[in-house]
Amino acid sequence: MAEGSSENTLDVVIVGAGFAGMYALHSFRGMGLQAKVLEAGNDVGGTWYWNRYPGARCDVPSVEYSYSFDKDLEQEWNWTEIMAAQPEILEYAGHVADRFDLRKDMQFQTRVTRTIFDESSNLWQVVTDAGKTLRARFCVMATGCLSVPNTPTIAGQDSFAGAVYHTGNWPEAGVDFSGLKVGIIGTGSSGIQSIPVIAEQAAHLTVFQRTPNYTMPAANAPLKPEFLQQAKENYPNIRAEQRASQVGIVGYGFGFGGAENVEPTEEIRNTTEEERQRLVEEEGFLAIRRYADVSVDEAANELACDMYRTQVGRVIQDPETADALMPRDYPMGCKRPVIDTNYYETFNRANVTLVDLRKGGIDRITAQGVSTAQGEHAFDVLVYATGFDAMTGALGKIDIRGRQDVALTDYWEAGPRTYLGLQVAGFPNLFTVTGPGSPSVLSNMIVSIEQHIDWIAQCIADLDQRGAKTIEATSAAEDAWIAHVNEVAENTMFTAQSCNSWYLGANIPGKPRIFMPYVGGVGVYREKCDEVAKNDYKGFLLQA
Ligand code: NA7
Repeated sequence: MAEGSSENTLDVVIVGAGFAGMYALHSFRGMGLQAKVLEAGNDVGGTWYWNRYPGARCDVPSVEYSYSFDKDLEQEWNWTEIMAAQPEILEYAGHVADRFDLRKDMQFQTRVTRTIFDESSNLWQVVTDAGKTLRARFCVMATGCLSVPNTPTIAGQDSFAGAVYHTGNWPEAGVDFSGLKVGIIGTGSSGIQSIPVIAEQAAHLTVFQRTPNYTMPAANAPLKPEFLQQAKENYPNIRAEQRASQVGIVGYGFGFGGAENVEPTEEIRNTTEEERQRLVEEEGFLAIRRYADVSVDEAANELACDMYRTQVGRVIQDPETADALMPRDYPMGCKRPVIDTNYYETFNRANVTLVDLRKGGIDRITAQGVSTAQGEHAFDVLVYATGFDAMTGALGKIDIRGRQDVALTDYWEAGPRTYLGLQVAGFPNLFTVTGPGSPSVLSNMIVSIEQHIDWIAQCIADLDQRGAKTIEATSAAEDAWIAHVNEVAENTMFTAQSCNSWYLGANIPGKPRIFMPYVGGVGVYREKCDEVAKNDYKGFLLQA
């Protein structure tokens, strides 16, 4: 037990048992700290615990979407596919929990409802839905960036007579769609991944699409044993490169990925119409990945969108369906790039119907299905693939009170404010893992999680060594960081006026339109964080 903790007081309460909470517990315990994880679900895994929908898959190569903190763990785990599917990632999380005996300090089926900073004792009081209060010197919010499912408010939605599911909160037992008529709302990543799989099983699938998306074929495949072996031998270099990279994946940038990476080196502006046409015919969607200017220049981007639409038209047999599936009016890459397996081909199936809500939106949900301006659609099961209240949703659901009883939701009324995405002024000793203002969702989450936890662990060790009781971001440092986060996001596709992404909070009615992640790159960001720590925690106030 570390100095300052008593029998009833923990050193750290960690909220969430996803990849962040698991590594946090392991790290803090290794430092001799008393730490405990509180988790709403029944087990570890976070995102991969909740998102069990058919077709759920990671968009980061599996050998890189893995912990680096233990060399033996790296060597003993064998990924089977280039990009792992949800069951394998959840199995990996379970393996890590077993291997490091994490569950003994985790409390499941426990939702944190309030956390209050007690200024007299400098302790956080963490209140659970069972009405229990834990006290801790530090509170680490490992609550995830995509952990609060968004179910839109639609008239009559409670009247639907059949079963209703949300991709982000999928039943543990799975869902058997055999012989059933299914309706699905949403064509983001979750919709695009699940639609082909559900279509194969269901009697009929009706897809309600408000905005067509840009998606690249994943070209996923089993991982060749020799490739895996090579990766294992090369792990020290892979990890070093990840940490210095833009998005935490070797060789990838903010481009349009796929299982096999292609470094964008050419300029689409230097091509002719004929050349672009030929490339689309030869390579399909993947042709676009070679162009570097697509992600930085709106005119170049529009040329790529044209290529994209041409390819949609080539794949989809029915011209009206093809037209409905063509994204227009917003740049490619302003939303999180989606990768898919057989998405467009699915719309050529006889048992799949696309409803283009741009031609008339959903009026209401009825007992039988969905009523739109274009007609009635009846089915047995309704699936919401309508996304998440991203990045701030989970923190907003907990009543977090800092100094002088200030509520985090009030402090963030005009949008999230953090210093380095790690701390919020007025909320001492509270850390937000992969919080807004850090690379988080614009990166390989495991790389960013490890970086944050290592930084927090070192910070706690430094505080203890100096006898400091609290650390908190200053308002001035927070202001300067927010200005920097905004500055680097300016003039990128991410902040284009026509873009309505969840990065901007634009998917949640009433949420302030603020670009939340840090786009400066994982490597640059790491240097900045290390620099701050080295410079005596510049921008933070430490108090004895
Ligand atoms: P997303 O990417 O937010 O997609 C949600 C989808 O749901 C999107 O197509 C939305 O259309 C649609 N949606 C939301 N509300 C409605 C209503 N009211 N009517 C019709 N359609 C609606 O969430 P995902 O879960 O797919 O992916 C999130 C991330 O998880 C992903 O980026 C990966 O990082 C993993 P819209 O585009 O808003 O018109």
